Amino acid sequence: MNTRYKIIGVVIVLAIVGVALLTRGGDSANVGDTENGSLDRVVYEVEGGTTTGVETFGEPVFGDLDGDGELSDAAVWLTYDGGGSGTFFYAAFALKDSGGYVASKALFLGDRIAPQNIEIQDGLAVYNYAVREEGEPMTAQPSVAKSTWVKLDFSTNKVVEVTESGEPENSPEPEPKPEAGVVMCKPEQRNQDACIALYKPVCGLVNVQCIKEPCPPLEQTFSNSCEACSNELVDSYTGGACE
Ligand SMILES: [Ca+2]
Repeated sequence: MNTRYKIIGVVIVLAIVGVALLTRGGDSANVGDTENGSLDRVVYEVEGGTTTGVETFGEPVFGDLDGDGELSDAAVWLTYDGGGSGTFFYAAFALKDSGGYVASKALFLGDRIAPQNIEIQDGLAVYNYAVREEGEPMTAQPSVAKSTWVKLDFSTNKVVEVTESGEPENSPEPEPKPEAGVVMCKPEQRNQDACIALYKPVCGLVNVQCIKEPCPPLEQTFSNSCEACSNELVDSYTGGACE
């Protein structure tokens, strides 16, 4: 009956091996591994929707970048090698939601920069890296420290540059606005017998008699553009009362 025992022995061994394999399969599907796996599987794109040649660089840094209070979002460096001599670096986020990680659109940082690290604070990510001095050739070693503050623009799902305080980097300056609205007085506005009593204030630029340069015109609020231009010292005005 030796043969019988051998068969039983083989069956038992196979059963143990089978259970072991099944258990290992179960382990590899646990939560932690799945999260890491899906972060690795995130597909990032750069301008124009390009995904080919786009790779992550270095280790992701985790924090809350989508404002849901969970510190599981990742900020990453991306490189894009388009086949030319350049290696373009980008900032991108992998945002964690219930379905796993979703890539944001990337922000271009520079060509052949030297990445240092990423810090996340208050929903902003700071990318620290080194660039070349202005005018230096691309062959020079990047030596000038640079930091770019970025955050997620929720409406476009894109990483956008902001100032240290989180304001959009390219927001229009408040000063040029009135300049853009400067209206020159027209000749026919010069000899008005009377202006209608409309109150639509403007800020007139009143020329002053110049004793010593510079002599910027004084700002004075007029009740409407007719009143302003009736004053022969006023050449132009902007809409609204003077500030
Ligand atoms: Ca989050």
